[in-house]
Amino acid sequence: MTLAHTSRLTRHALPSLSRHLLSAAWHEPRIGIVHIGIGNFHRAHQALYTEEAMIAAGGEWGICGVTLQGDVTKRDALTAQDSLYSVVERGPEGERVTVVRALSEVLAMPHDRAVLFARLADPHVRIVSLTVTEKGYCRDTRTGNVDFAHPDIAHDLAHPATPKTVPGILVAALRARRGNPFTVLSCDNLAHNGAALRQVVASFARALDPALADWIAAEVAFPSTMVDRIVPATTDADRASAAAAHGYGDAAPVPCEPFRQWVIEDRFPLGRPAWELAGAQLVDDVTPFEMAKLRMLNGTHSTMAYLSMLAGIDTVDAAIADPQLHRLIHAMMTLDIAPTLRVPASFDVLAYRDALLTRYANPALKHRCAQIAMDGSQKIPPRLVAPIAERIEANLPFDRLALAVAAWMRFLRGRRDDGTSYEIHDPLAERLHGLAVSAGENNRALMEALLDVREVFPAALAQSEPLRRALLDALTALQRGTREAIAAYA
Ligand code: CS2
Repeated sequence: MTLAHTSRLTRHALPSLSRHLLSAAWHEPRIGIVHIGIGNFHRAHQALYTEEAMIAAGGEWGICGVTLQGDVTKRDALTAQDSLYSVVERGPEGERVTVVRALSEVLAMPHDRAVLFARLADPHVRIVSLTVTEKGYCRDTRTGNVDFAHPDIAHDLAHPATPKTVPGILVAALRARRGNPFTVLSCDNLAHNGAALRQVVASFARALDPALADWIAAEVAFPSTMVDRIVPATTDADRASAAAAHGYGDAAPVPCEPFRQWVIEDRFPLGRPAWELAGAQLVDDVTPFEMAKLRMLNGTHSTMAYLSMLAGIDTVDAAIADPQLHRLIHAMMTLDIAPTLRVPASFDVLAYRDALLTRYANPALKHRCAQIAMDGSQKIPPRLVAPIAERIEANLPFDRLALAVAAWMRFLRGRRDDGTSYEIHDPLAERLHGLAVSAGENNRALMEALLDVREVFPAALAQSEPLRRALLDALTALQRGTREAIAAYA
């Protein structure tokens, strides 16, 4: 079934969609949340929790979704279907299609700037949440402040009334909300995401108005969160599944796995949806959960992604079906990562590991390694570099983690073992690819050039003899063949 032959999903269709709604009872909520970064992840995660919270406990928490990429195609596609969309949960037992109503409108910056700022100024908007990926924070990882060398940040400091970036938008909006600020909720995979975002925003504000910066740092709540759900990119198969299930054309459905988890620090001065009634865990400190997730899940995801890109394996389920790669990932979680976690005694790390291995094996999801491999310069510091630094500090082995980082280095050459090429997507792509290509087959040159990238490796760590030795060994093993290297390290 194609979009051309079916009528489009709209709110008029809701009465005939009861089998695909979480509940028949529904009131159209006022907008209470502005969400920046209206990609697939938000729509399969926070938006669903918010809808379930409103079903269970009411509340006016409609979501205004914003894309910063000027993506009018996405805005127009969702607007044409009254901001409704289908979530296609794919598990080993089959699929389930749910139509989500919590999204009230979609805006595309910079076109809809005036509407966006009207929403952000509305006292009824009590939460501004974000899924903008690591690079959206424009953060200087060396200092934790905003990256003043970033051209868009320079633009926003020179033109604070017409910002393009997340820090620029938040500071302009918070200035208008002095006395009654919204809560800012980061939902990205950054360590201490709330505190990290607060520092980025406050350092940006300080360059414009120190008093505003002091007020932001002291008075605005930036709770941290750990978010988890595997959400691949949409394909035509998802459009076909949605249309086959409910009979309406949906140009923007979201595929995802059945599992989901959300752990949130409970600091919302102006209130929040009753997310706990949708299964979210409200806690005082998310650090242990966030660290476990970033290292066990995201760390092994990146490891599988880079090794698979080199070996020519396309999806995560195919990667984990490979017995040697399975052994490697199992050992990495058990021996290298789990001991670095500081989790409460009640947290069963080995059960967490086993659940992850089962999630990776989901044959219905087709999560592409190329998607996970994107933006490595932003992703590997908290996922792989931080645990390596801790293992070195504690004089413990970290060979498998080093293999993962070496695979990223070799991946940057843009060629699989069989010689076929692929594109590198990363904010530093040009520079990193240039460094990797210039090094040719000289492993030491490749390692030296990339260890000098300060956005990824702190200076002190880059000097570490054990790290250099482990990386060189791993690069040498990879040069002989990725599959052989995996077997040798498994
Ligand atoms: C993945 C994450 O693309 C990636 O880098 O590791 O998107 C991962 O699927 C999610 O964090 C799972 O919650």
